Amino acid sequence: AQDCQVANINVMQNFDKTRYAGTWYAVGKKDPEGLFLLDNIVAQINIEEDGKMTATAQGRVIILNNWEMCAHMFATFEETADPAKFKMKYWGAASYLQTGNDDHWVIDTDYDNYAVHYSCRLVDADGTCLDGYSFIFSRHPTGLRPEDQPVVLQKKTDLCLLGKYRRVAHTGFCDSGTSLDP
Ligand code: DAO
Repeated sequence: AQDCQVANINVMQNFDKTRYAGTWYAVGKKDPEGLFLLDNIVAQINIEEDGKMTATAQGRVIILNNWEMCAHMFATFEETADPAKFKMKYWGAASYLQTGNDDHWVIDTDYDNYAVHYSCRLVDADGTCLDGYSFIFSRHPTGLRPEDQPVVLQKKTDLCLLGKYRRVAHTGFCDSGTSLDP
């Protein structure tokens, strides 16, 4: 899968959404055009009683004219024939935040430490991705464990996105409430 064809991208085999549930810290991100979530991005994946996957997420955004805030987002996931490929509908807690319908593909995960996510929004006429984004998630806000870094590097390469990621900082910007209190 190094021909950069979206249709040929390998996703996680035997994906288990139950093990994917829980908190994921974005530690790396390849941005789409018109990026939205900047940093302090944390996703909480839930499995509802009916078995459906949902998520809440937060992240620092800048909207309108340089208004910086912490965006609170919600997402529902529709399953497809491939258990690692979802259709994600998302919206914000506030009406002026982004809404959308994106693919959510789990490329690789060990469930306990790292996950590589991919979403192509626009497939070009030649079958490559013209506009997409990808998150590198970690269970640890401090980043990836050294032993997971080569695995993730290989997946970035497979996605034809090597060198296109930036580090996602966690500074506590979206930690609610009492963080400024003594
Ligand atoms: O930040 O530019 C961007 C694209 C991301 C938009 C989707 C954010 C809301 C949903 C997050 C769910 C967990 C992955």
